[in-house]
Amino acid sequence: QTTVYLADYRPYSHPLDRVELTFRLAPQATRVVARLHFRPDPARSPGADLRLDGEGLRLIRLALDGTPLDCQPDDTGLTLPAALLPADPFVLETEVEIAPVGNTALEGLYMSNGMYCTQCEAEGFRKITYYPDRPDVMARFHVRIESDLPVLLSNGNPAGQGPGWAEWDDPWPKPAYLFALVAGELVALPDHFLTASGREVALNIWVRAGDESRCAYAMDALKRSMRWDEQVYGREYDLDVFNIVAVDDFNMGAMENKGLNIFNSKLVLASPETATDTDYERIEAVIAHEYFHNWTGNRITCRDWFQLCLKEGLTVFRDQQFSGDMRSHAVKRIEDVQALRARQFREDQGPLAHPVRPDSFVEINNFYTATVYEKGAEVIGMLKRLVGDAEYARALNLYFARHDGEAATIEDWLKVFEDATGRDLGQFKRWYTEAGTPRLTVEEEWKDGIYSLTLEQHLPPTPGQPVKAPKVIPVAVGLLNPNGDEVQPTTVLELTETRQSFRFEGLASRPVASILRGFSAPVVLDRAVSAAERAFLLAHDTDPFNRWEAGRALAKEVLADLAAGAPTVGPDWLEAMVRLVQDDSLDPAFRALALRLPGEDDMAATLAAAGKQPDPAALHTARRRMAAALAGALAPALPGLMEATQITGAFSPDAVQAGKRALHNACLGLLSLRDGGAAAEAAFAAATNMTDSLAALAALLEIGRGQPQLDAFEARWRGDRLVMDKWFMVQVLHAAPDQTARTVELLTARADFDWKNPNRFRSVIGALSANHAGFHYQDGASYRLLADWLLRLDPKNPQTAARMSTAFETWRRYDSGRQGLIRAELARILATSGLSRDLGEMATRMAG
Ligand code: B3K
Ligand code: ZN
Repeated sequence: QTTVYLADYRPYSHPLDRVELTFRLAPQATRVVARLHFRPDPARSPGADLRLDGEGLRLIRLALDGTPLDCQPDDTGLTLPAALLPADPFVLETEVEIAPVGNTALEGLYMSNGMYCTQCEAEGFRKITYYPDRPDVMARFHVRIESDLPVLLSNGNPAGQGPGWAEWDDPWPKPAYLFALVAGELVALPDHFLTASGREVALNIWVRAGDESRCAYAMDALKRSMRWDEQVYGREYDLDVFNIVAVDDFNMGAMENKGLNIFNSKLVLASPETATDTDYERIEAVIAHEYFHNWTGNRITCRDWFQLCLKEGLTVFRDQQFSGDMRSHAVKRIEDVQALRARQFREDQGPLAHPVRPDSFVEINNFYTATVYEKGAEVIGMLKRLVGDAEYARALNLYFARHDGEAATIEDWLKVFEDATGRDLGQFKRWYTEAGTPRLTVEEEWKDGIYSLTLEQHLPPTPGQPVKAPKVIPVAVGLLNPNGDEVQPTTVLELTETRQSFRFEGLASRPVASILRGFSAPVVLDRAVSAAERAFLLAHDTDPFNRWEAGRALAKEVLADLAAGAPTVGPDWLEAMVRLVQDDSLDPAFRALALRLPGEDDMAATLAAAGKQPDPAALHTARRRMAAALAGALAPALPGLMEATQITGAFSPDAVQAGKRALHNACLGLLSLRDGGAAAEAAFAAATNMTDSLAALAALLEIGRGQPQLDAFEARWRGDRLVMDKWFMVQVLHAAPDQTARTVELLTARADFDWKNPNRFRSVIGALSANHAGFHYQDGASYRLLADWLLRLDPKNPQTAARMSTAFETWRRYDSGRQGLIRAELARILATSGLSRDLGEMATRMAG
């Protein structure tokens, strides 16, 4: 394992202007001819050898300005000695052979269901041809594809086509990771978009025949994204065409290749019968995300992979803004924070913790993490909160003006904000360079009409970073008087010291503080608040996030108490929930979120962070008891609520209908705990959309019923891969703790468990670790099963194997028995010969 360090960055030795590529496609033996137009720069690296990356390529031919060269490649590339290189511009031509059909890693050029497609980020282009495969080498690409397949696509604008060939020309210089090629029997949903300055753009979503009818929502989301980026960020699209292709075998969600986005089909295809409201919401967000990358990622890219958050954090932040504008800001914020806590806080708490901008890696694909993406977005949100909306907009305009066409760094990004606002961001930069979730403790004092708030920040040690200096933390605070009126509207306190006090004067009575409104910083608020005060905030806070948060905190206290042996659920939380759920002034989507009980993994993390050892079995039982108590308290209200949230008209995936369905189905889940499943069976039979079908099925499985419904579901959907993924997943997620491993064994033994398909693998093996009590069942069977599958997948698809291995990152939370079992699995993985760099790095870090 070799480690790459940020500190070792050096610019590339030989500037590259232009690239001409010819592909002669054949499943076993594709020929790739590359003509690289180099322009030597004597100032850059005089006398340097020319090094090209290349992996798994069979070199057929190599020529410099037409003269054949005799250089032997090594395992990772090809070196041309400086002595061979002209001082004037020259063309290096290579021809290589590759076998897309054998490419199960799904990186580089591979085949999925008979179609050719590519995935190059981060370092996949080197599996296609010899090339300086690094993001700071930006060149213009011209691509010729030769194949009998009817649809041949690459980046940029079409530059001619004929029988058996097509050419594409991309006028915008780009790094190789944004290269893409697709060839197949595809059909398009066509549309068009007129940009603000009057450029007509042809839009196409390419899918397999039969799937065209499921593309309308993605297309609509694309057009709204294009308009939004013009209106909110002043960014127009810059090519004549924008193509999206849906692919069934894909390691992640989607990829922002210039002018040719490639998507996991589950993030494109949607119809009311096959997609849930959550699917629709994700499709909208990911379509937007990849589109927004055109400016934040493609026009301005990253200098090196350590700067990944430069494009990902910013683009996530932008897609979150977009979704908030399209739907509800309050609901979106709550969902985003829940996801951040579930994935990023968890990462920060364990052995895989790393800074938003890491300074070393073994395998860069292991750093497409919640920290780089979601915490990277939070950091930008803080920056915006600190400088204000108008200054943020000015800074972004400066960023685009100054760095368009460049490969930039976090230093460049911060400098733009410093220049635009006059602020010193030296301390703020620590958010990028230091890992870990700060904890904030709060002391309050009320004396002589003055209310003071003392905040103290604690920065936990993380791997390689034992001590940390204080961070700048924007803490949004509002104050309410005892009647529930807001006496101090939201104000952002800037905590810059370890400990700091803030005073509020002129108050008639002791206020109730609402702290960290809107989750103004990615920190843990460590504050002992009475149940009465939480209930007060849940009833009166004007900040929707903190209102939800008050309910969540109450619920977590109830759950922790039950798990620790409390005999019953106290009245505070139940009464608050009964009031809230019937408050028709509140958005149904918000109420549905508030009704959702804290997850067991979330609770385990909270306990561990407070120095307590979570017992997965006790947590599971406690959560079930809590749900039963809630169902009991709400019983009189449920029929009326379900009636009120029943949708009568035609299905629409919009936020209003989705919110009603969410509340309706939350009620159905609770009702099922009391009626033996009668209502859920009826709901399943009557369902006309996937949201309702799946919710009814989950409600039944949760009470140990639902086999006839599972069979009916399978009979109806066995021919639909994406829908069947849901069928696999729901069974694992809702399996009883002592049945989870067994359920996975049965499912993985089926002929349709196509484990080389990442979606199918995730829907079973990913779901295994998402079932907290089942995964951590005391006999360790689930741990063993996961390790077995990781070891099986690793030789075929190291990227997905490595990603799934993060299920083991939490082992330190648990008792010594479970710790021992997990460590034994990690040791078994590490002892396996031929382990990939991907899984090897992950297992090493987790075991360490
Ligand atoms: N940039 C891609 C992710 C590539 C992951 C490579 N292992 C998708 C995205 O973030 O938009
Ligand atoms: Zn992205």
